[in-house]
Amino acid sequence: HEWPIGDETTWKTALDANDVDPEDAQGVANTVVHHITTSLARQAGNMDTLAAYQATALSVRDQLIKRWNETTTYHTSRAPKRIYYLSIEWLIGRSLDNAVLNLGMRNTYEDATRKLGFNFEDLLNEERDAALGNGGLGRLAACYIDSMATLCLPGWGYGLRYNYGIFKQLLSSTGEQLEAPDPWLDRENPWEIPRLDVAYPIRFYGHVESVPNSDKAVWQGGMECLAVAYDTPIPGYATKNCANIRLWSAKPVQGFDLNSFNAGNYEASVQASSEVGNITQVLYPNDNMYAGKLLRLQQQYLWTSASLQDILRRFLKLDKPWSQLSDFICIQMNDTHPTIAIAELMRILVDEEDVPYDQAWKITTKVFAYTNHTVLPEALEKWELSLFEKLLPRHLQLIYRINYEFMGQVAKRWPNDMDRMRRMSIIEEGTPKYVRMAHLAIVGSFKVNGVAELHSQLLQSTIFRDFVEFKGRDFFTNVTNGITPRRWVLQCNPELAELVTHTLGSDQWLTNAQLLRNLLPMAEDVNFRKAWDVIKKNNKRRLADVLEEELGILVNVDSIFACQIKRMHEYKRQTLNIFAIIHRYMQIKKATPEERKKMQPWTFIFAGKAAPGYYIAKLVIRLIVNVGKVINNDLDIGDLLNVCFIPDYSVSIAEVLIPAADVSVQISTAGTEASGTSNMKLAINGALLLGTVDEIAEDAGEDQCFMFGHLADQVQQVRFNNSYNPIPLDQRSPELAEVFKYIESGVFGDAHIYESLTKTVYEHDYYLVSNDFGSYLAAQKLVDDVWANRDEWTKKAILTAFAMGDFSSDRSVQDYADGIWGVESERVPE
Ligand code: T68
Repeated sequence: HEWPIGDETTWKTALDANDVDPEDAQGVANTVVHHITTSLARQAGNMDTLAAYQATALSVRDQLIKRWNETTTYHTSRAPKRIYYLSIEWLIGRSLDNAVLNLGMRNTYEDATRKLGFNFEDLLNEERDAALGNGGLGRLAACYIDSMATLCLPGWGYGLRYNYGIFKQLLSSTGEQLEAPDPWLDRENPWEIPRLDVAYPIRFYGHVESVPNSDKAVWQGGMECLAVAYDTPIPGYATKNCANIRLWSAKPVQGFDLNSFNAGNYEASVQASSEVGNITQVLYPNDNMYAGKLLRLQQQYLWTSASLQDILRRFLKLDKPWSQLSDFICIQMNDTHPTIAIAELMRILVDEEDVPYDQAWKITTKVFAYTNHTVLPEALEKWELSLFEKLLPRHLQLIYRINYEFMGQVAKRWPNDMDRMRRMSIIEEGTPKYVRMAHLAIVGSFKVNGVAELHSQLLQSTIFRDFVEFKGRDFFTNVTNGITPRRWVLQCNPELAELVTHTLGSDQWLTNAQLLRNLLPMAEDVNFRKAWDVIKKNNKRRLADVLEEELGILVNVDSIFACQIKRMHEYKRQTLNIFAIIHRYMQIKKATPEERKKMQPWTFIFAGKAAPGYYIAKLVIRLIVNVGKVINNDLDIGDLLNVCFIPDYSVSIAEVLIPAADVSVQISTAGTEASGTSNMKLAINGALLLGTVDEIAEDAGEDQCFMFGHLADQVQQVRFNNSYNPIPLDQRSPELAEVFKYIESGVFGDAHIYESLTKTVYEHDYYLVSNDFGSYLAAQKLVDDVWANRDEWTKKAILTAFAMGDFSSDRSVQDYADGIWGVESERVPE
């Protein structure tokens, strides 16, 4: 310890006093009560569940901050290479349960709060989700930071502190999605530490003046604002190490414009400041869809520029030359959203640090690595050049220079191949012109990866093919996604976690998920299977209670719970699922009582949001809800079939759904879903995979899964035929044609409502819904058959779950650390 001023004994005693860890329930209770009477300024007698949650969270926060400080001090003293993970989305969910579990203090906190008169579960439910993300990409970042902390890697995440996270999804009485804001910061957020002193200036617009006889330029004028830091400590599991997510919030440079203020023009004096505040106001609600809005580019630049300034400030303290930058830092770009960082680092080095252009480019291209998350053309970012030039004029100049040098290299290798140059250029020619961010990301990075085997192969054979020829095969790599077993087993399925720990005789599997494989033989153990079934049934009951309370739907807990939980998107084919449900309903209606006895009962569960502007995706929600209304209210079919759409899907809802699932519905058109991650969460909790191509099937073994449909390499041809060589729907799929007729008869509401949904299938069927319909039904039939033999089912579930070790985010992050980042574990000594 250091005591800068004053009396040494006083300092020492005070520092030691702060070091006291609450070791037992009483100690924890002391800290909670302390926060009630001080931080919350409340009387102990005047405490409700919310106050108890807040005080408990503040008590946990103290623990996190202590570890955060120790980690920072240790890493500063060690000065290792650091990894910075730049993600525009962080879908963290709730933090309290996760934090006490990772700290190893779950039981102590539960005891302490019980002794204070509260049920810990009730406190957990007071917390609002931090929903600063859309879907898989944002949740992946959250799992990765958990793993980075647990693996003790010296690394931080950087993102944006949106005042409003992903919108709240409501359903109208006719089943339409309505959007409401998510004011998650209306309540005090105990998990963040404002760092109002850590603030960087950010410029927009303005003009550029070149400096004669140099690479440099001066960018000035325009609008300036500040990016202010807010830190969220992320505790690792079974380690003192604590990682950090630093989120930026936009703030005006001065409170208001003093000139206008003095002139008595009060409105004008505050206008500029409210404009700046807009920048970090709200998360863009698009998933796998690009929308080129100026405000979004402002978000991207504010975030990357502030992050870079922060990263470089830390590097400069080391007093090393710029040429060693890549020995000390690596920056992983989560998709192309932070790609402007490449031009920004060039700008800082060339314009502000006097590094010559060529040298700056050498330095820059050793620092960045880029992860691609999609091959869908409509999701690839390309900024309209004029908009880019207006907002970031200096960056566009630098991008022109980068592209000029790059095109020169291409021309040298492939002389006169104009078509190749046009394809590869960072600038897309045409009217209007665009800046292709993926091309800039590739040109400015030292490594590019996809997020699953098949996805990484497809990247190389399709959208980035030219770049493979240019950069060589080793430049591209694969890092298969993963999920944290702490949140997605230990926290959400405590009974299963207990069974695993008990059977293995240790909880080491939580940090070494490969150990789960040792439990594969337990599939043959009748007692283990019984224990397994009890847990699954408990989880299904817990979900059934929620469905009854929240939706008023009574479901059969002995039915097959089949979950499709993900963003609503045409490529994910929620349509295929709901059309098959209608087909099943029609079959049940036709069946005799004898035939019905032989049928297996199903409960189909959907959850997911549609982008507010995505008309077709919203229409699918409407169909699902209305089909559900008809089926759930049809007394004639008994409990053979239920359909639930759970509104406002979130991380906390996923934590209830996933442990209860029997079947994991992963039915996107082959080759369109980059990886998927709910598939991994569902599988590790024992849901059987019903799906098109999936890496999970390889690990679990095809025997355990129900696979169907056309394969990725067949899709193009079928798609071509659908469009240019169409055969009528009733020949492509007589069953689907029948389903459409049923919808058109008006059973689920006015038929014309769903016209645009059926029309695309009749006419183009880009996503092969009709082509895969028959084999999807056949796969469901196989599910029926296995479910009829419950013992076999449980065996398959066990074999699936315990083969999932490879899908731990610890494995993914270790792959990144070894294969891309070149960073090593730096564990804070006990
Ligand atoms: C998802 N992508 C992939 N994007 O769809 C999924 N897009 O297959 C993959 O498992 C996951 O990433 C993690 O790799 C997304 O979630 C977005 O959310 C998104 C957000 C903004 C702009 C574009």
